[in-house]
Amino acid sequence: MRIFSGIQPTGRKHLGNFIGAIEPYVHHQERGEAIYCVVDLHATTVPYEPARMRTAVYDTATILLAAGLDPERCIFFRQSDVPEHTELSWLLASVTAFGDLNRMHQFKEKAGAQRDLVSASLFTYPVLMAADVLAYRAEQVPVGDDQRQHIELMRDIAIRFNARFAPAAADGAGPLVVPEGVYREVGARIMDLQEPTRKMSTTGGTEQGTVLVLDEPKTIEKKFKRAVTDSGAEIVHDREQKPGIANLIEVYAAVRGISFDAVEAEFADARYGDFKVATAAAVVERLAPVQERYAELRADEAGLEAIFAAGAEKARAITTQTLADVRELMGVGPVR
Ligand code: AQP
Repeated sequence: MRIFSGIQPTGRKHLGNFIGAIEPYVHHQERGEAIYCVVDLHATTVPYEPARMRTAVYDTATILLAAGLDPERCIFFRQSDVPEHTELSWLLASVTAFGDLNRMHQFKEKAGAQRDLVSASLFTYPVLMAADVLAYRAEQVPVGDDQRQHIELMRDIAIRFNARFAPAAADGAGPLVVPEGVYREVGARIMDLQEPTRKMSTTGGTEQGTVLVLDEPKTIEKKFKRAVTDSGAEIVHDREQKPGIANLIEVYAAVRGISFDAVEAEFADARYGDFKVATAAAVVERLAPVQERYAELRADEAGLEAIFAAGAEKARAITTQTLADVRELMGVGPVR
């Protein structure tokens, strides 16, 4: 089983990223051949500060390593170090429907939030994301719930490529593997603590409602204490009627590794305030070892570069093969 996923170098990863993606990444290392990258090229699609990009890449990579990614057990690299991603992206754009890209919710949301230029790369972002995964012929892609539409699109791109350039291949035996999204059962969509009908997000969320992996314990406690709850007093998981409490139940269940039922049973007689305090404590406890390791690992930037270089070499051993096949099938470049 080959697994691939990428994470943006925002440097300020939040609890949604941690529960929805980073913890699953660590877990998937045990399940198969796991490949992860920090997608710095994706981060250039919206306005950013060039001088801060490398710092943000190091910050994000260190969070992943501190959470338990082990470069000996997975392939871990920086996207821009593997040029086949961008080449494949261009080639796959030829089998990507403009109309499909035009329907992407994330593009609409992010384009709507831009004050100045809406870049063409923000529009073609999902093609690069498809190339990231398809270059490895990965079978599974662990992501949060917000990525479902992008996963569907990358599946369509792979299917269309196979049909167009290798029509004789039997079903399921095409040159590109059609990947599946893997979504965590509990915690695939952690919501903003202040606006629990919106996903927790560093770009689109509220500051008080977004818990950062590197937040101080006191800050985490404060953010949970101020979390918006609902009318009524019962601690039950009902996303429609009680989005605030349901979100806290998801967070508590995810960090403790228990079911919603178990959370409801544990807090059957508790008040909202007590539950918020308990959830904050569980999050602080879960993040403490990550924060500790982060402080140890972050100082060694040369060490991080060495990890990226070794990862990129392993990654390119796979991507150069895929690109050679794709070029050959598309009639691009010299005969092999
Ligand atoms: N709220 C969330 N709950 C669960 N999973 C989430 N993910 C993001 N938000 C949540 C998942 O985290 C992974 C990495 O995401 P990313 O680094 O690519 O960043 P993102 O989705 O761009 O993160 P943000 O902060 O939420 O930014 P915006 O709002 O700009 O998109 C992905 O697997 C994602 O699904």
